[in-house]
Amino acid sequence: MKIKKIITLLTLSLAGFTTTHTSAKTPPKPNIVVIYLDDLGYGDLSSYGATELSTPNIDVLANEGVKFTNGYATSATCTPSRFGLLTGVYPWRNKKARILPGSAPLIIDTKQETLPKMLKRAGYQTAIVGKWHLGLGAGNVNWNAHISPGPNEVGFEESYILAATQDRTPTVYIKNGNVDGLDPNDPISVSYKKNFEGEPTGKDNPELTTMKWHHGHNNSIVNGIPRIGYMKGGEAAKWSDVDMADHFLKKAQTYVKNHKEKPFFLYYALQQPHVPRTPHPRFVGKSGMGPRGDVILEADYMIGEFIKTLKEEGILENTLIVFSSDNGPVLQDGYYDDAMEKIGKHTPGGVLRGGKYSLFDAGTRVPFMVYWKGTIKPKVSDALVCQIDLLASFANLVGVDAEPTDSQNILPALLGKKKKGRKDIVLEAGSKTSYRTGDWVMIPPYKGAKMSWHSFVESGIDMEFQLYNLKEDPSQLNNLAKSNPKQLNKLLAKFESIRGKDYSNIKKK
Ligand code: NG6
Ligand code: CA
Repeated sequence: MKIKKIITLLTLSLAGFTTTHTSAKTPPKPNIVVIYLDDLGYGDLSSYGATELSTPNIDVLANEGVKFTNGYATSATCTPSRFGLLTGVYPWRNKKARILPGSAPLIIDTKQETLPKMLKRAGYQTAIVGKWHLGLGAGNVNWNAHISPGPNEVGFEESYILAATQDRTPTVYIKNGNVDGLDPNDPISVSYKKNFEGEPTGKDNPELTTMKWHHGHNNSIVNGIPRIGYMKGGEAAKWSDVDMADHFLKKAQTYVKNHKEKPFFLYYALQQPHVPRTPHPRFVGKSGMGPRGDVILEADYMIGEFIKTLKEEGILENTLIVFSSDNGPVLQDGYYDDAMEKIGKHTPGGVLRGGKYSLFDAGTRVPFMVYWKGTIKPKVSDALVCQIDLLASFANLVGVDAEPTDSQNILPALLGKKKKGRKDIVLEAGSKTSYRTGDWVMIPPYKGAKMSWHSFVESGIDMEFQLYNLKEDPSQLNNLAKSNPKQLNKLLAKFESIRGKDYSNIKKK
């Protein structure tokens, strides 16, 4: 009797075990690739309405995936947006999350939660190829020794990066913390304070430059291009600007080929169309729009080649791709390169007002799509989605917990299964913030120039409150703050409940 009971119990529990085992859903572990462009605007792709430029390869991601019409970077500049993307934390919470010089220390705390760390916990292999711009080291970097902490200390098992921007020194690639191709007999020195004796600069030696600087970009000259920041030595390690896109593509392709047996996360951060715009000769003149158009076509080509590799390796259908940009578009950003002169009918921000650096929508609203061949059905979504949400959403996808941040799990929206994304979002340009909820956006009063002195982009700054309905007025031409004080106050209260009251740069009397 007793034995029989035990056997029954055992059978039952075994059956129970089997049932729970088979019914518990094993989360999918697709490869995850984030393709991130630098300064690409909402209107810069043919899939987002551009008529003067054709971007067929990126368009595949938009037209055969979920194309978001309300997709946002957290900020209108690079460093803060990249900080938000990787940490899930609003960049205005970190005072150091501002455009960084090439010599700046790492601004992500090595103990902090990050997208690659979370995916590593889920068993992913992780890597970054491309632009970093989140600082390196802990101050006073010795570029001739191992540089740490950096991407490898915040979750990336492998990294192949350019430290800051293409227009900033040091103009070398860094592979897992070491300058790639450095000759120890020709050490590198970098300074953002003063020039190294005897070294030519854009300011004093214009005869040595092939690109004319517009503002500030007149320090060390590398490959004929005057940069921001000074640098000496490291001749053999210096990158070739015209080959940069091909170079990063190769690294991304090699990574995929060598890591396809297990799930991987690849952050592929292209440098285009940030300045200096240096298309490879085979793309020069292709757009008829000067170098800015040419490098957008170049980036499109690279992305096409990258997707081809995924296909050839037989992993395209097992790879989820997110495509976006770190901030809105800018034409004049440091060099005379015909971007303004040859723009013609092209509108880099589409119907949106402003651009890079701007509190107006073109500053932060960017192309944003999620593509997963065979799993995601093509769709245009107007859900409000933001790059900070990748952390919580992908944690949900792969079945691990992410530490709490500002990131929200909006996976159903990202996969095109639900119309609703986040309810609201605090957006940022420089040190100033605005608030969007539903179709409404509110920009509080700030003191400052209405136009960027260097880039001729409207800043969105005003001493008066601004309130716009983006659905009816996507170009932000009708300020409804005065005519709709009720709505204004509603948004202001919600904004302050997240942002706090200490956001204004206007001194209280
Ligand atoms: C700005 C530079 C601009 C660009 C930008 C970084 C000046 C006046 N302007 O400070 O040329 O390099 O930094 O762009 O120096 S970002 O996309 O990386 O944020
Ligand atoms: Ca940028």
